[in-house]
Amino acid sequence: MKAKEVIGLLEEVRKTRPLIHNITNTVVTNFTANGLLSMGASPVMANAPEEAAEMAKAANALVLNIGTLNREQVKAMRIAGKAANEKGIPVILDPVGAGATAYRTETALALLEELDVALIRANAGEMAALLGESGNVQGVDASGEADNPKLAKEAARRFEVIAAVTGVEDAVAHQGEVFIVQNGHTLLTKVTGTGCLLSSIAASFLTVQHSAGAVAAALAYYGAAAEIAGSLTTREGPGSFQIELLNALHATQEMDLRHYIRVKQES
Ligand code: ATP
Ligand code: TZP
Ligand code: MG
Ligand code: MG
Repeated sequence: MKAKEVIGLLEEVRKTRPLIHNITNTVVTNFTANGLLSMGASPVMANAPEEAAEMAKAANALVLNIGTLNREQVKAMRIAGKAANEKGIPVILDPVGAGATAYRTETALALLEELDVALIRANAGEMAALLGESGNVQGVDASGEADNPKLAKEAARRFEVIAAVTGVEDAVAHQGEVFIVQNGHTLLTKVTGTGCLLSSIAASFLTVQHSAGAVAAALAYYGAAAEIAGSLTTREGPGSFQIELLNALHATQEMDLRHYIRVKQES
């Protein structure tokens, strides 16, 4: 993938400032909202079943993140998801902690069954759990080795979605297309919510173009921003990195992306 494609999509996101409705976990709410604002999108968090349909109808994309799920929130996800499907906006699922408990795995699978989900963005352990494999999740974090392209391809086929499996290298698969995104920084693993924010950023890119390429572009932009943030803060550590990541999401421009983007396409 050429940097030009990533830049084109990012500029379109910044120009249209899509409203992203997030029903997400209590850990990452503030960071996700700030990350979306930094990039140039418009965040809203709305969890109540009473307003879920109305908010989804006003939005350009809906993100369902089960990181701290409970009965009321899952009810809101179902209502918002149905409204989003009726409106035709993309629904993104981040199955945080799938595989860690049966409740998480079963809820994620139920949402996939009931809703028309455009994108699943997960770490390898979570995606493996959705596919019925076990043993690769520690709480909300992936553990052990994984074949991300294989998991992404399987999930894309099984759930009829764009599937993004992230880690050292990310894989995005959909209908025979497979992208490998090599951008990223190890400090992303030391700040909670970096995967959750990425799911919402990918949602923003999907409002511009519904394709695996658009998701790969979102991952590449995010990974590049992380590399820029990392180069400024490696010595200071995760605290400074978190701040610099927000700065880099805001400041990253054409020139930076031309230098950093590393995306391969497989068949
Ligand atoms: P986990 O809880 O397992 O960390 P997550 O939901 O936070 O999962 P990640 O897989 O960590 O999601 O992905 C978030 C971002 O971090 C992605 O951009 C990914 O490419 C990047 N990333 C994850 N691990 C590494 C790594 N070891 N080196 C470089 N980038 C990484
Ligand atoms: N516990 C429940 S949700 C959550 C934690 C630590 C945040 C997970 O964020 P991410 O982006 O998956 O690291
Ligand atoms: Mg992570
Ligand atoms: Mg996660």
